[in-house]
Amino acid sequence: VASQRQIKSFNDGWQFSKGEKMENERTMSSDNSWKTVSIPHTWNTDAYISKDYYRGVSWYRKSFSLSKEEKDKNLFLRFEGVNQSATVYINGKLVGEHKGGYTSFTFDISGFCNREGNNLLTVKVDNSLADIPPISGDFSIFGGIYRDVWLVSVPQQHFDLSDNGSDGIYIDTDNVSEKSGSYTVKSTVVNNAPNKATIKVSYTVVDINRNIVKTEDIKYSLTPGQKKTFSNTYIIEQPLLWSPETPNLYTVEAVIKEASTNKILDIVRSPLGFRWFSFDGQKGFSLNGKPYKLRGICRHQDQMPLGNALTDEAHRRDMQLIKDMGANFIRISHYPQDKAIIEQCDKLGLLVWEEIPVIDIIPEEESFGDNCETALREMIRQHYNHPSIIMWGYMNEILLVTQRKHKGLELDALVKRELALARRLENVLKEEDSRRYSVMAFHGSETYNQAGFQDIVDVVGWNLYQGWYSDNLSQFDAFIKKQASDYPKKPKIISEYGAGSDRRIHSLQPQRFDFSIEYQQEYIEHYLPVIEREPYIAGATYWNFIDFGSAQRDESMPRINNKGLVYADRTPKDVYYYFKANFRQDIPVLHIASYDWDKRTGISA
Ligand code: ADA
Repeated sequence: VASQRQIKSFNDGWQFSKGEKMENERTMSSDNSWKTVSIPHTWNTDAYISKDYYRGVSWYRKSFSLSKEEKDKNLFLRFEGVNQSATVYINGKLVGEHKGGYTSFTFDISGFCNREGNNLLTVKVDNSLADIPPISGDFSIFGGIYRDVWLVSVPQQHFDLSDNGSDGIYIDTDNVSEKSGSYTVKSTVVNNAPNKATIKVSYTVVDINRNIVKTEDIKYSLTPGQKKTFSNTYIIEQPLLWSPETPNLYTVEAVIKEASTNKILDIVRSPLGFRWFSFDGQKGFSLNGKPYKLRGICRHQDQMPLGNALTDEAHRRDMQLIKDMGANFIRISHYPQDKAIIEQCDKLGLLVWEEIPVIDIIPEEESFGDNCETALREMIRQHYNHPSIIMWGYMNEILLVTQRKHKGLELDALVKRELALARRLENVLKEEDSRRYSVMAFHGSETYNQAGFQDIVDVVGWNLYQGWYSDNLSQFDAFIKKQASDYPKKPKIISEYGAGSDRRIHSLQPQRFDFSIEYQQEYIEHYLPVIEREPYIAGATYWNFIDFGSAQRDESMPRINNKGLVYADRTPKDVYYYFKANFRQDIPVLHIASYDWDKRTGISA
């Protein structure tokens, strides 16, 4: 059905100029520093070869005029991701500013546009700010408008897209079982007209075969300028459950109609999945009532030589490779990633841990905490409706740099600051979402337990590199076993483990840090059986699915972290197939021991 909402790509026709610009230069000039680019774009592909890649200000600009249909509508500009801060102007007037490189933001530009004639959109982008997470980290901070840009036009009555969330639609499921499940749709509708509006709102649930499961039509009256939130709960009998093996996905179509004419004014579609899950300190994870090992990987948004400016197609290909390997879990690390990924996780059946990038250390700036909080709220609101997501994370190895750099009293003060931020973010997380689990990732140090971080979160992630950054592979088993006996109630995930490798390096005597294909294999052959065997380990996410850009790494040229299961160009390494052989129980030929050779050849003894 044709709706009045129109979403138009704003990816083409941009000009880009590196460096700070004077006022009139950025609006008018046609000097030759401006280059034609299209979005997704980053200015930092040099980060693969230079430690000192450009971090600072750059400008983007684009002219546009409105179509006949857009002229009398409410207009919103949506940026899916700009790293790290964006200041947006239309026709020289400030529209708004967004801090945070990994969540989307939407500005109401209705009052800024010339309805007839040309408009000039300019965006100042900065990837050097000291108060936006992350401050440090083992990956390159690629600057730019690196995800899609859209012009969204809606009639006077529409679902609220101004809260940087899920366009005014939030869906919860409760009391889910094989017999039935309930779902609650919370929707916020805006009436921007100068007069009263009578509308009908309906939520149609469609299953994977486009069968309509349920429709409702409710009439409301809205006063001029009113914004109203409705909440409706429904029950569905015998829902098709969502799981990695059966990713049964429903769609909720929320529709606003003009009551008198039944003309459709707005439609927003959201995924809906029925599943239930829990973590237990001793028994690990369970999904839809059954014990379930989380077999996962971590993934950066990066592909040499493109940086982070990837197409949706490239994202989807990664998810397919991950699914083909037999994984059922992904840690979207260390920051929220493109919505194409989460949509694909819903469809393919990959359980998700998503997180904000509070990594290694927190800076002095007071505003840092506020920016972390904003990032967390935006991530949760924007991806709230995706059934694949089971947990939200907000800190990674937060004591690593503190421990290295500081001693004595100073350390206490810093740890207190980090603890205070952790408590604050945990509260924000639960305020935004009380149904999912919270998680932090620690490096292999007892300090986290002593300082009390473990008491704050629901699930503890351990990044463990025994046998890579330290000497002995079997220290991994010892470490995690001790955690299990000291803290039997706390659910545990191995949130990182990994070893680097390079296709050019082979070794007959593989050893840690030789980057040989053989040592990476040996390392994983040690870790994976322990993870699979020990029930108190809920699961694990190998670090990292891909070889990714990290300008600070001197160990290789180009500057990458090469712990990937696939190379930067996505060619699988040997270890990819080792994971596949272990994870894909459904491919019999891989299980040589149980293969019935006689049947295949027709020879019998
Ligand atoms: C840390 C960190 C990761 C990654 C890893 C590594 O555990 O959390 O970002 O870079 O180290 O490969 O060293």
